[in-house]
Amino acid sequence: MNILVTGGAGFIGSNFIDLTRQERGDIDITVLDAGNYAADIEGFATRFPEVELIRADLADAEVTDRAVCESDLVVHFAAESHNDNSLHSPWPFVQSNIIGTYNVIEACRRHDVRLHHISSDEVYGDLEIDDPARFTESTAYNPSSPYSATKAGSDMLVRAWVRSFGLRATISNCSNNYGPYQHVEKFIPRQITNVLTGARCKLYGTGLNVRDWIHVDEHNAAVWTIIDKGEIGRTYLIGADGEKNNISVVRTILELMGREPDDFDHVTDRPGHDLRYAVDATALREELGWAPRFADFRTGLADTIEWYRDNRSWWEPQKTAVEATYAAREEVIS
Ligand code: TDX
Repeated sequence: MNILVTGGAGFIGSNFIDLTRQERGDIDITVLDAGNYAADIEGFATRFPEVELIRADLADAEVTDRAVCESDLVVHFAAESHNDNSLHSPWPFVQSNIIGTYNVIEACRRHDVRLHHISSDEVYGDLEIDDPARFTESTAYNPSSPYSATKAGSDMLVRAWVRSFGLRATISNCSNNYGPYQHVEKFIPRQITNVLTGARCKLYGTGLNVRDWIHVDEHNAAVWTIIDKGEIGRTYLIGADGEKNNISVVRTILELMGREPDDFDHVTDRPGHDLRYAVDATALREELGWAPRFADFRTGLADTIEWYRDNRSWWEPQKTAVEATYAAREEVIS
């Protein structure tokens, strides 16, 4: 089997390749990746010497078509993914997430290639902090940020291509991922690397916003479950019952790293900051038999801290620029 992984040099995509190589030795993998700031192109050949990397933007319809044409399955991870960036510069999100996905589904349609489209729980908007409800596959789309609006748009394109053209596709909407190789702009690696560089942790606003955390390996194992057993045309939610507010995540990081529990600052809140995400993954668990098998949150977090401690050369080159960008946008409020 030949699979094409779009965005395979990024955080979730590269961990997907790791898991696939460990558990499915008979699969040939090709990666199509634009190699933008969040991709690790330099480290790719060392990490995956036998994987072919095509460095091209999905906006390039011809290259995308050629790569898709030679595949039995496309797993589409490629996306601009950081909400804060989308609030300052939305265009790359429209280009990657909407136009890029359009080129992928058109190529899959032309060559009748099976597609799995990776998406986010953010397409559903947010929930009140004290609302017992969680997102399900039938929750109405209500995205808040330019990022989540473009992911919602990409999901709608895939759904329409399934219905109108018989595209053989499944979609998954996953909750917040953490684990090794996540870019330091994101919440958990930012806080860990702040501690490692002697800076204080930074919480947007009150810090009471809730995210539903899942280890990246759990996410990727669920993606394989959907590819193997999912029903064409269906959307599956992926989540591991990991709801935590941001303050409690920071306090756990500080505790695991031997720091004082209040070693953080409240900084300027994110405009339109979604209050709470929570995923009900009952369909995935009961219909497809998936269950988390790698790590509970505390263990997964401790392993992730260890990884960032041991891999300073991977993240240090990004850190200064990321913190300079944040410093220009945020002020300490308490
Ligand atoms: O320094 C920070 N301080 C802080 O309090 C940062 C970077 C974030 N936050 C807050 C904002 C969110 O409430 O932490 C929470 C998580 O923030 P992000 O890591 O930026 O993730 P989020 O906005 O929740 O979106 C993530 O999960 C869904 C991914 O970035 C998306 O790509 C995915 O679809």
